[in-house]
Amino acid sequence: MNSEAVTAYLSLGSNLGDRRENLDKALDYLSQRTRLVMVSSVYDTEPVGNPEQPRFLNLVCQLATRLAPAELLVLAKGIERKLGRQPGKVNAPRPIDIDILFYGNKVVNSPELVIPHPKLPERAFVLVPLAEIAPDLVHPASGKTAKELLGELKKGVQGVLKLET
Ligand code: PH2
Ligand code: MG
Ligand code: MG
Repeated sequence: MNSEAVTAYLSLGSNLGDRRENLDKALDYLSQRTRLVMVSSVYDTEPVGNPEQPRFLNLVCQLATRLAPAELLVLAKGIERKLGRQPGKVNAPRPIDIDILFYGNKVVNSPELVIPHPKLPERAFVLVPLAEIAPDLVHPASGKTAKELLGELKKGVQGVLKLET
């Protein structure tokens, strides 16, 4: 536990079951243990990595938390489990995946947890919702803002469709 609240950003994705309900439930669980400050629109996105799986719904949220990074990870993994995710299956369809993108300006490099999320600069399904709620957020390693990283995406933002609210 920190004495001061830290601003963190998480990426949520679902491509199994009732995707919208899974996102809503995950946000509800997060709000029981942290202060949920902002939530992006929901995006319907093409699967990246393993194309033989259903499309995702993705969003990004900003929260304020006194939990340490490792504690936030335990919370995220616990919510994934509560929503029925089977651990250990890489890139398999999942009811919910919760990834820590940023934790203040902190850089973490442990075997269990890397922050900022290492794949963030290449993922439109993360950068589009992130740039929606925090366009000027600066990546602590590259010094680039979310908006700049989004503009530099080689593959563009095809396959990331904003849903009506
Ligand atoms: N998550 C992955 C791999 N591929 N593709 C999309 N569109 N959305 C995701 O959340 C996602 C993915 C690994 O966690
Ligand atoms: Mg992930
Ligand atoms: Mg994950």
